[in-house]
Amino acid sequence: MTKTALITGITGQDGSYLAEFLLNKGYVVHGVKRRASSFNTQRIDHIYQDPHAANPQLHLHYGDLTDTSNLTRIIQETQPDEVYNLGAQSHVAVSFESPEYTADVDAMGTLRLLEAIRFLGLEKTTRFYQASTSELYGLVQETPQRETTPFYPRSPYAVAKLYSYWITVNYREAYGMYACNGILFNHESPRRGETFVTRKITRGLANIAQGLEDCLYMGNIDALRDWGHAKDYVRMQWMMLQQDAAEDFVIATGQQFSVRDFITWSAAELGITLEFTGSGADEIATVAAITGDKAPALKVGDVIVRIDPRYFRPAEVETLLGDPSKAKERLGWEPEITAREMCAEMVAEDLRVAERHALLKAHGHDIPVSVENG
Ligand code: NDP
Ligand code: GDR
Repeated sequence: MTKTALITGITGQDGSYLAEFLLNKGYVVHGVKRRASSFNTQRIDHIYQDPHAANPQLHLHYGDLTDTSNLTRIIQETQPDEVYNLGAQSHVAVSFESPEYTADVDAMGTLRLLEAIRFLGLEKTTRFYQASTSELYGLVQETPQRETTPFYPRSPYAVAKLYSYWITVNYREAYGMYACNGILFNHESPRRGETFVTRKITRGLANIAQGLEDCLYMGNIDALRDWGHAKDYVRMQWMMLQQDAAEDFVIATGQQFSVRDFITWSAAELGITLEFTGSGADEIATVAAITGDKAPALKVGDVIVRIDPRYFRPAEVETLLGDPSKAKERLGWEPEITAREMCAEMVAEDLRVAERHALLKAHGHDIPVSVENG
């Protein structure tokens, strides 16, 4: 029997990979997309299906996690077997600037979905996945972090996600719903939003190598993260909804690297050897050697990374390292792509775009510079 899934956040990194994954499994996929004043479906344009065509498998609905009646109507119309709640204001630094909005979307949005499922009498038939996060561990109480590690959130984002974690557990216990949390550690890809640290680095350094930007301005490059690939992680999101009973799982690689490591790897993919000098807000990275032809705009001695304290956070999560043993033992899940391989894939993709832009620029065309940073 064909299954139906509803994905909030389908236009985001994970939503796009999950939609692809579920379509390949034969699902009918419904996605909630926000109304925007410009197109915001770039990540799913390649799987778009004309709604006028016979029997489309992918359907998009305008909606917003802040709008109860709209969410209820979409669930009523689509009668999903599985709901994946991936929609969120997902940027930790932004959550300090917009804490109330972040709480409305990331905490109340989850409650709105769960209540809609219950209100419509679907609590025994619709399975629910909540996109929980390693940010719940914040000021870590145990290393590595596992399902039983106490939480200590350190941002409005993480506090909002803490509510969602517990309301998901509560609906499971109170109403017997199949509702579960995936506690996902950082995961990235070429589709990662441009203001998250990995993508900011791969895109920034590719642009610098091609002469489109001069310098990358970073925050706390001592931060340590457990980075996986989004493709591996959406597979696990689906697996979590296919079990006999709902349970929560940590999804991580079990390996940890610093932001500085990620900068070093990205530079190496471009044939650049970096030398870091100074410390704290005065640290810089200088080009020490160049090999190959991927960085024609650079010469030895150029300073291409500096620290800008505006990217420091009011409260930082310094270190995260996950223990994915439960996912491995119970579900047989293991990540297939290493952080280093993922970095290479991201740099290659951003370099491809930067080379195209550099060529256009060389022929006198204006290249738009993004004003968004983060
Ligand atoms: P993205 O930021 O790439 O995507 C977020 C999605 O949510 C986008 O589709 C966005 O729409 C949508 N969205 C934002 N606000 C609203 C709203 N008010 N109503 C409806 N939809 C909204 O995040 P990721 O794909 O990286 O992450 C997916 C989920 O997993 C998020 O909940 C995130 O917090 C969580 N998570 C992510 C991790 C990661 O490392 N990537 C790790 C752990 C948890 P639009 O495209 O219009 O902006
Ligand atoms: P994070 O991801 O906050 O872990 O949340 P992000 O990539 O934004 O930051 C990771 C670490 O890098 C440090 N950092 C910088 N971060 C950004 N964005 N920009 C910078 O210039 C910069 N310099 C250093 C940060 O301080 C931080 O320590 C992500 C999101 O996807 C969440 O939605 C998700 O829940 C968690 O991962 C798990």
